[in-house]
Amino acid sequence: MKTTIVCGLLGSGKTTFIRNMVSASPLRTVVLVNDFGKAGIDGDLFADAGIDSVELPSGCVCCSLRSDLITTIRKIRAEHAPEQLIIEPSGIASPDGVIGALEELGIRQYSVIGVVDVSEFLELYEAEMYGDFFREQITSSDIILINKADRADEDLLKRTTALIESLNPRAVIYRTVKAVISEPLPEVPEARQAASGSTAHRGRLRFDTISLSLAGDISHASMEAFLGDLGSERFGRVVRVKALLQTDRGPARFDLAYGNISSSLMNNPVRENRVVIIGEYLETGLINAEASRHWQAALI
Ligand SMILES: Nc1nc2c(ncn2[C@@H]2O[C@H](COP(=O)(O)OP(=O)(O)OP(=O)(O)O)[C@@H](O)[C@H]2O)c(=O)[nH]1
Ligand SMILES: [Mg+2]
Repeated sequence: MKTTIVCGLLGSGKTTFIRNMVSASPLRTVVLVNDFGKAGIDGDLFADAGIDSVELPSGCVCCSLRSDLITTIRKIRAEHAPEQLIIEPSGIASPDGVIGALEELGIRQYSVIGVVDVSEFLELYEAEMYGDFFREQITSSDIILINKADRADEDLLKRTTALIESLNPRAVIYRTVKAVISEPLPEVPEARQAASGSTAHRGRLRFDTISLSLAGDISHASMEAFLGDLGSERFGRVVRVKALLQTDRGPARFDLAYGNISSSLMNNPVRENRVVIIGEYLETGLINAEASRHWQAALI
């Protein structure tokens, strides 16, 4: 079973990359995804692209869910016997916890792909906002995507690349837009260095999360307005929003990643309107009240 871990901060482009990777691969694949937030979103994004996935419930794979992760991988092997397993840990998880779980399962050949949002990486790294998170991600990765190259100028791209190269000279680095790599990825290294000691969740980030369910058809414009409003400081420091909604324009996904709002239509109807909000110091009551001003909203 070819095994790959795809890690990276919230909204960096992990799911986008995996969707590309699976569509281009002839291998029978299962994606194991651990969304941060009670209302899992990524499982539906994979299903919408015709990709088999198994969701691990809210929580962090690198700490509280570690034994669930091991049990779930065993189950996937027994029930699906896929040729390829791709693991997407939540955007707050350190890859080292997942690496530890693979080692425990006797899976010694795997690759780690790190996805970086170049529009924010350097600033967050230099501000030491997230402790060891980025260092662990970069040093554990065999392949690194410097993604969202369309959102950075050449100078920022060069400085980010230089920093990543200095942190991990052995990694193969790609500069990408929408996580597209148009050549075959290099093979998995023969014997990987085992994760040193019990480093699990050392670099794990601490974020709050709120999940909302919304009733009825939602107007596309009202959701865009709501996402715009969430940037206001009175709601806390919102860093990521993911939503799947049946809107007046059809089934749609909405994303907010570090201030950048986007939306696109889905192929299949949305089974349940839901919004996941992730950030620091979130004002749950105020956010719920704001959502209820627009729609019939309830906390999940
Ligand atoms: N402008 C731009 N947007 C991108 C690029 N890659 C991905 N995105 C968008 O960024 C948003 C987040 O992408 P995802 O692939 O869901 O990110 P993720 O890392 O899986 O997010 P989490 O699972 O929440 O941590 C989506 O709206 C993507 O379409 C890119 O290269 N450029
Ligand atoms: Mg994702």
